[in-house]
Amino acid sequence: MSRQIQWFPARTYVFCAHIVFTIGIRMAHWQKSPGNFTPLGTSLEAEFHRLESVLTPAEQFFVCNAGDSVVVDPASYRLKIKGDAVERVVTLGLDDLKALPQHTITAVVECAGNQRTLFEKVDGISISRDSQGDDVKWTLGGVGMAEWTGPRLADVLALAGVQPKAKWVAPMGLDVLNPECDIEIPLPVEKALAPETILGLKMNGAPLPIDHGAPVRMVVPGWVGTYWVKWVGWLTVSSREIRNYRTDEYYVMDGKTVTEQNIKSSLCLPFPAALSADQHQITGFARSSGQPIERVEWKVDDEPWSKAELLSEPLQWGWVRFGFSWKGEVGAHTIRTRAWDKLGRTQPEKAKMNPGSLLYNGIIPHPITVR
Ligand SMILES: Nc1nc2c(c(=O)[nH]1)N[C@H]1C(S)=C(S)[C@@H](COP(=O)(O)O)O[C@H]1N2
Ligand SMILES: [Mo]
Repeated sequence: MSRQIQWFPARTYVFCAHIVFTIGIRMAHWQKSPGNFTPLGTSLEAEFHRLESVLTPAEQFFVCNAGDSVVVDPASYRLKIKGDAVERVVTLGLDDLKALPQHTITAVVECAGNQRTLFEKVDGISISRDSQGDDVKWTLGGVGMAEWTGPRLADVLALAGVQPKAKWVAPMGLDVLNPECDIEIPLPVEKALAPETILGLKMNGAPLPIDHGAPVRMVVPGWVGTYWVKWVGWLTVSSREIRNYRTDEYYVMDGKTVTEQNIKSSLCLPFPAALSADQHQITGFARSSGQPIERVEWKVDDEPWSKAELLSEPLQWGWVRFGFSWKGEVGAHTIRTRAWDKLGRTQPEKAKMNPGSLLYNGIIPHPITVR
């Protein structure tokens, strides 16, 4: 009788399990819902035109991932600090990091390649550096600002004892095992020990979301996103220069490894945008590196420049929201914006093309059709 209960052959179950597992893996680039974003490979571009609050909520915060987000168990998480320039190798748990003085800093993180499609869309220059097309094709949405909380990297490294001969600190992400994901990018010891550089445990007051590096990520204000290593697994403190393809090929401009961000302003409108012929409150975000924004100007077509209103507090490591009111005549227009920071730096008329199409910060002629 029992022979009547017919099970499928074992290989059927193995096959089904395989399919479920594979789909599970395939769908696991991110933990957050991609609904608010434009997926670009393993990255998620924010809908820049929908960003309204000065602090970007996690549900709208872009994700730049070389591979899939890593799920790390916070209880068994360990951070190792090693290298030829530490006094002793130490292994720390999350509680050790929480026991150190916590600092909160409001800072923008922006992918070095954000706005790179504007080289094509505005200047007509092709941006495909390599045949695989590895460069993420961001328009405006590879940027966000959050309040980051955690211990200073300097305080964490002090637990291992930093020797005077230390020159470089290289964090490694736990996605190291995924192909192409050896995100080890060395910081000069000065930036690693700077007071603004922290190990982020919280984002906007909540525990760091998985896609943003839970439980521990680098927060390197003013520097391009690649330094903001997520899921930090270990830190190598070295007296010798650490170089790899990121420092020597991928993030290079004018023969130098890219470090700091540059000054930019961009409008929260789709690119290109369509508007009705009514009065509109147009907003955008302007940011620099290590300096607050002092002034933003805007202009339509060939009209003179006018001053935009600053709608939030300008911050050293953060962006400022700006806005102006505009009613356009029916037809095609361009609106341009340009920002100045406290040091008097401003945007160039045109961004300088470079092999990695990095750091686009030209004055953007944002195309708008009024109907
Ligand atoms: N471990 C790891 N850290 C990483 C990356 C990555 O792929 N793996 N991407 C980097 C890049 S290129 C950027 S721009 C920022 C983006 O941070 P976000 O995804 O939290 O917005 O994370 C950086 N940290
Ligand atoms: Mo990035």
